[in-house]
Amino acid sequence: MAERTLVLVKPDGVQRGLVGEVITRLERRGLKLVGMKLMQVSDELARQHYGEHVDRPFFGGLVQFITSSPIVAMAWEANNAAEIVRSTMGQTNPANSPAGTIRGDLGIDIGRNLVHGSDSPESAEREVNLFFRPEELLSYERAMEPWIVE
Ligand code: DAT
Ligand code: MG
Repeated sequence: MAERTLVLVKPDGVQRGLVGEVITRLERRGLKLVGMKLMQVSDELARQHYGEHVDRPFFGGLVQFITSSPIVAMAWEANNAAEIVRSTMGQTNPANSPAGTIRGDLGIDIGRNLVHGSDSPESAEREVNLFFRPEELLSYERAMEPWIVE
C-alpha cells in the first residue's frame, strides 16, 4: 500500500470556509483521499498529537487553538505522501511560505497557519492512527490512477 499521511484543516481554515480549497489543492496534486471527518479535538487528543512540542512556550496556546472550534481530519495516500503534502502546504510560518503553497497563499501568521501535515512517514503513521480507526480508512481504486502515476 502507498504511504498515508494526516492532514488537518485547523479551526481557522474551517472558520474561514477554506475546507474545500484545501481539499481541492490536494486532489489536484493527485493524492488520493482515504479518510475524512469533521470533528472537535479534545484536550487529550491535542496534547497527544502535539506531544513533541510540550516544552515549547507556544504549547498552551497551540492546544487552546486546535481545540477551539471544529477541524477537518483527513488521510491522504500517495508514494511519499508526507513529503508531497508538506511541499503543497509550505513552511510552518505562512509569512515565509512561497506563493503557490496553501500557507503562502492563504495565511500570514504562524499561529493561524490553516493546516497540519505529518512531517515524516513515521509521524504520519502515528498521527493517522491517532485520528482514525482502521475501519474509517478506505481502500479503493481510482480509474484515473494511470494518468497520475506511471
Ligand atoms: P508544522 O505545523 O509546520 O509541522 P511544528 O510541528 O514545528 O510546525 O509546530 C506545530 C504548530 O505549532 C505549527 O503549525 C504552529 C505552531 N508553532 C510552531 N512554532 C511556533 C512559534 N514559534 N510560535 C507560535 N506557534 C508556533
Ligand atoms: Mg509538525
